[in-house]
Amino acid sequence: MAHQPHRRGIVAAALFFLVASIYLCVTRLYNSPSLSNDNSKQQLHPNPPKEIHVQLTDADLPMTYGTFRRPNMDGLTLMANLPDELVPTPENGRRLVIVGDIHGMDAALESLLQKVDFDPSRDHLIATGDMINKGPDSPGVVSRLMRLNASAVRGNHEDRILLALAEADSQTGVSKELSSADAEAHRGEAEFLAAGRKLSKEHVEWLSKLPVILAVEPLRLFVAHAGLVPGVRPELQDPWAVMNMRTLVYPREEMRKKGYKKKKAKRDSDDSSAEASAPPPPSDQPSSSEPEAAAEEEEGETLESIQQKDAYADREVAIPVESRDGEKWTTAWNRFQKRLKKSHRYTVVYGHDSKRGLREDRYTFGLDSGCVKGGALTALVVEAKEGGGKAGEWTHTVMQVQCK
Ligand SMILES: [Mn+2]
Repeated sequence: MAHQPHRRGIVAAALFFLVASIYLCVTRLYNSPSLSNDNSKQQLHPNPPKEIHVQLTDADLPMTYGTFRRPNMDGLTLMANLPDELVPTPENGRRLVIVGDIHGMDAALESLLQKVDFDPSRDHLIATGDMINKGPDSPGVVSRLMRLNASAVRGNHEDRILLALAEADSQTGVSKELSSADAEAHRGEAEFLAAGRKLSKEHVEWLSKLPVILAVEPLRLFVAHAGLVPGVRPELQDPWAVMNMRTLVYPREEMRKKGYKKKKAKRDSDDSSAEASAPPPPSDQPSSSEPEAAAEEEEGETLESIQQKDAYADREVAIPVESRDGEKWTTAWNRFQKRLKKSHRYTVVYGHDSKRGLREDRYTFGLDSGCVKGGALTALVVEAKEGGGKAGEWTHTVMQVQCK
């Protein structure tokens, strides 16, 4: 009997606990959004989740190009600036003589220099890369360029030869003995190594110091062997691409096109009578119209404003390739420059593409006219604009000699 009040207390506490638990459970459930249809509750969720029919594909994933630099493994110089005293101004009357792919054609180089009346005290020679290999006298060409204190950029042929020589040099002891001509041929380096071994130590040293991109800042001009990707700062360009590229492919645009094709094929096979909704346009091409008249107004954009605006555009990410798939990089470069303020635009002088030969566009000059294949050797002669011209304005003349 003495235990009776004590037991009653325990039962009462347990009952209270049970009731309280059930009450809390029920009120929580009632207040949860999935059970609540009360309009007043909607204020907690001003944007209630709706079913949104947006098909995100792989093409919508973040992509980028040119944010990272290739590690500098082989002492390669990405960029150099032409010294100011060599830059043509109306006052100094100097000229830049920029010559396309020479490929060991020393006799043609000599006659081209005669034709442009090259005067080392007034003119500065710049070679656009691929000065060596293929032709009869690579050492002669390099000697002449060194004698004239010329500038040049590294082309894919210089790069291959320098890499082949470095690779052969790095082998010592037994591996050097084992590195027979067969092994070299097997690696596809025989031709490059043979060409490299015809060069003197001084030639190789001179070639190895050449930059991949030569900037003539006061003229807003870049010299690069193969090309540059528009919208990517020169210091972020991939050196391999600068020496080898021909075209740009747009991975986002490609993926989207493939996605539409797949979806369309599926839709067609699923239900041919279903009304087909037109797919959105596959890409957003930047307009190529140029406000030519408004020269003084500095209309146009900057690299940054274009990057912001085009962050999700299908052509924002362009990958340079050696093949001829996709779009010519020069087309993309010229279109991009025309969107920029005039004072932000750059011209690129390049070589490498003898198939397309001499090409003159507003902001690109292609100078490889196939000399070593019996074509011509081309020089772009650059001078400052005479009288009244704004600082940095220049004019050009193209001169050629026939190669035998
Ligand atoms: Mn080349």
